[in-house]
Amino acid sequence: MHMQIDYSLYLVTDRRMTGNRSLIEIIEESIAGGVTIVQLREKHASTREFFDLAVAVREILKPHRIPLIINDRLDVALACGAEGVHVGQSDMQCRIVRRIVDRKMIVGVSVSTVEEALAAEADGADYLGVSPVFNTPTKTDTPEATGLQGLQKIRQTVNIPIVGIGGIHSANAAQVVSCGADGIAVVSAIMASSEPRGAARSLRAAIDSGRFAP
Ligand code: TZP
Ligand code: MG
Repeated sequence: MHMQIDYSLYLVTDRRMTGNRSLIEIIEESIAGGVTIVQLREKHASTREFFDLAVAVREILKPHRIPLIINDRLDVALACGAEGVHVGQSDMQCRIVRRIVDRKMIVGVSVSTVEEALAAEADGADYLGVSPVFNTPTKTDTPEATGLQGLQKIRQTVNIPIVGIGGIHSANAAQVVSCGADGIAVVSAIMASSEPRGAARSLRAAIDSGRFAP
């Protein structure tokens, strides 16, 4: 069995937002601010570039015992020794990934409906990314946003951890958590911030307040 995972503040990377800063520097700062899990998401990198970056990111996460999840590419995840892989509805099916990795890796699946959530749970997913909760300019080729109601429905249907993603920032993070999400996943709220450490801190504070909400 793998380690107990803290999904509270899940950073999903996007190098289009790093500007003149390095991805590594942003990840380090965000960890100092309280990120608990990191997904490396590379849509345009070559396989070798993706692998090299994954190895570098894994090196900086390791001493903090923060799990590295690789988006979509099971081969890259296996090659770099990542803790997990995250697949969408048009990527390799969860049950196939599970068959390959057995219980040696965390497998996450993006879902936007109750039906997809049930299927992913039955296929052996470790956690679900409820996606997108809100519309976001970061990713526009998405299904309709679930809203907080959709997220709540999924929460009431499955037993595995769920993380909300899409349009989440410090002003709405508490609501997402108070609807039963185990954590929030963000791209721009941290990646596009001029101060990733402070951004992560505010998100953590919002998550905490959502958990203690009546
Ligand atoms: N999957 C669903 S929405 C999304 C991804 C990768 C992007 C979320 O980006 P942001 O900037 O946190 O809204
Ligand atoms: Mg994908």
